[in-house]
Amino acid sequence: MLANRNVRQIALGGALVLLTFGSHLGAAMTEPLPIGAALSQTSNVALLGQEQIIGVRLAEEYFNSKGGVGGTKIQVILEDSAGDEASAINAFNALIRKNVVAIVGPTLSQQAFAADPLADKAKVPVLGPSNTAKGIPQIGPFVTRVSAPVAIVAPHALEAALKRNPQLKNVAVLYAQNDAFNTSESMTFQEAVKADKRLTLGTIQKFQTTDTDFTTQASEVMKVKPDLVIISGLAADGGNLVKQLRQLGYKGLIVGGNGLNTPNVFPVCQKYCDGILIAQAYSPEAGDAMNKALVELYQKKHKKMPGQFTAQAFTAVQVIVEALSAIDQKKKVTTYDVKELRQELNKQILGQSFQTALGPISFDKDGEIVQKSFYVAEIKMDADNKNGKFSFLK
Ligand code: 1QQ
Repeated sequence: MLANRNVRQIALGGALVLLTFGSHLGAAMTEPLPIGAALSQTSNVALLGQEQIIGVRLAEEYFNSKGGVGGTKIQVILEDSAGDEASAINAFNALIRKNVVAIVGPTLSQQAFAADPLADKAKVPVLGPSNTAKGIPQIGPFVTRVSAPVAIVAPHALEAALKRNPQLKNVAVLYAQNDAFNTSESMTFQEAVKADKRLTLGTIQKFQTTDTDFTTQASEVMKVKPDLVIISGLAADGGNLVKQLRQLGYKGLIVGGNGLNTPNVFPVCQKYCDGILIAQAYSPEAGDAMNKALVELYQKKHKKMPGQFTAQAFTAVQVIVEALSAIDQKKKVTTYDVKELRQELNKQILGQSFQTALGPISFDKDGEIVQKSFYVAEIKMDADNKNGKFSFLK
């Protein structure tokens, strides 16, 4: 419904044309409250996006069962952000047109750097559910994230590798140079290796997320005889790289980055996934009440433990719902104009604390997540070499 003061009707060539003036006002809020999700449903990035879609859907179900926002239901509106920048931009534009209050997405940092500025300009709050590259919250005042940055998360995996093998010295680093997150994560790893006097950086090898043949890079790695290989890639390329490296005879430790942080990597590297160490911003074993609720809900449907990408996407929706609920207590959200509500929501998100599946979280003035607990898990493959699990290190 359009507010009268916002619309002029003028006759033009006999046709009645609606023109909207005063762009500071949009449409009145509709019910259920639309929350946008721009996540990768197709492309190679769907290996990561699928788990996020499960997360936002579970959150929709869970928070609606608790009464939504002061009795008003929420609805997650999903647009496929696929694997590239153009698809993420299209998904964001479609969601903004659908008058969503906020957007959870996109899946990759690479896409966020392209799409988030649009939402920021339109003053639509964006919650990055998995964007971990340096610089994401700094895109603009309407951009926040629930995914802790690589600079904080990734070094935990290096520490775990050193604990596993205190003799380790020689490190090889590989990364997908066409992807913003992988580049950012690799820089963090490279700096951490250089800063540690016990370690030497034997070689740095680059590849593309679209690569399938890693013979050249794997051969270069073998030449330097590393005790540790650190890989920053996405699930498909990263998984294949692990496989080809093991097939060439590499027997040492492997640290995988966030792009390998999904059970969907198991069918890619199969038995060769076994032993990969990956830092985690979530543990299904953490005792928080909201985590218990998520684990129970997830297990009922999927008969296994939820992973980090599911938990972060669930948390992004929770943050929106709880911030809207706080606003609703002062003035019903359904009485707001969508543009006004988006601005209120952004302010509220930045000022509030949340008890989540990731533990207690809040945001700094840039919109960066403030989170306390991080973990490291090791991939343990089953005897069938098809299934496996993330086993959390103590
Ligand atoms: C980023 C990431 C990816 C691994 C998310 C799926 O961390 O792009 O920032």
